[in-house]
Amino acid sequence: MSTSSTPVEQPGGAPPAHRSGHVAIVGRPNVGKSTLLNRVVGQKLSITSDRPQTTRHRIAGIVTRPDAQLVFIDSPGYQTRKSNALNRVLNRTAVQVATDADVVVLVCDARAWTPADERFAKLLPTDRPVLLAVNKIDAVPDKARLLELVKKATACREFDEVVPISARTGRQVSLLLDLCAARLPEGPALYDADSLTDRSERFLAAELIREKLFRQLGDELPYDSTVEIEMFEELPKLRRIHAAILVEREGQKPIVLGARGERIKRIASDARHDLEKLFGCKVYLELFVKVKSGWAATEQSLRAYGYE
Ligand SMILES: Nc1nc2c(ncn2[C@@H]2O[C@H](COP(=O)(O)OP(=O)(O)OP(=O)(O)O)[C@@H](O)[C@H]2O)c(=O)[nH]1
Ligand SMILES: [Mg+2]
Repeated sequence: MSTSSTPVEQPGGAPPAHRSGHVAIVGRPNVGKSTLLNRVVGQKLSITSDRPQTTRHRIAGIVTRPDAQLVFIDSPGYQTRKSNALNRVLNRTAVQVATDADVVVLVCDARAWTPADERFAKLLPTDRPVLLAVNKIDAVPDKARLLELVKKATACREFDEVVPISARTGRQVSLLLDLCAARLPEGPALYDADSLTDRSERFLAAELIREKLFRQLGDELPYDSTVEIEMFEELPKLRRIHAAILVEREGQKPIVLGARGERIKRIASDARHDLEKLFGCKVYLELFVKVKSGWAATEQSLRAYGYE
């Protein structure tokens, strides 16, 4: 996908101003926020799956163009169903990401504008540009339905722009990018031109393993499983990684291991494949399962695992 655009000359022949800043990608779970982040950057940085609340940590995806540097921030989905420590922390991060940004992109699913979208839309700042990205238009061939949804959404709050997109196919994503760039403040780039993210390889490794865990286990997955990197060794053309999948109870171990350990082997080989692509080098990955009760029980215990 091309992320470059032709700079527009300003009146009087002055060169166009360079713009930079943060663009929050927010919305309820599963609407395609992380798919959008990966699409704008052109790299798989943020993990995605069919399960709601796949994303648990904020992560930046940096787009550097001649006229602007856009620092997109992917965020956890804002959910209104269950209230436990993890969900409270995730919801707080979702709101905070919007509050910290120069421009906010609220993503919704073109197939439905729900009370949860409505509730979250009303929590977003009113003192800066908020754009509505109506995602998954590839799944809605009926344009009348799309118009109906836009009507409902815009009745709930004002949006600077409404852009129907498909993060999966890339349709209209470059238009969204241009609209965001135009709304950023003038200023120099915030990161080196070749930076793609603010996160470490260690973080990206834990996340990619968690993605494979989510994808392999689907609904069988104990909700509060996570991945902990126990060793991350960076050699010139190799990464050596030991990682543990944490489950709450002994009885959940066999679910992750699978018959004769086949499931965990598959998780490890899928993760290794993606990590080699992302890091551009060979990866040795050793994966095991550990029981660690209560890691997600309280907001305090979550802090030890990098939750804000
Ligand atoms: N048809 C279609 N599916 C999409 C599109 N964008 C994302 N998806 C799918 O929607 C599902 C959720 O995507 P994610 O990017 O993980 O959604 P998210 O909003 O980041 O979800 P959370 O992190 O759980 O809040 C995945 O199965 C994606 O493949 C799209 O443009 N069209
Ligand atoms: Mg996500």
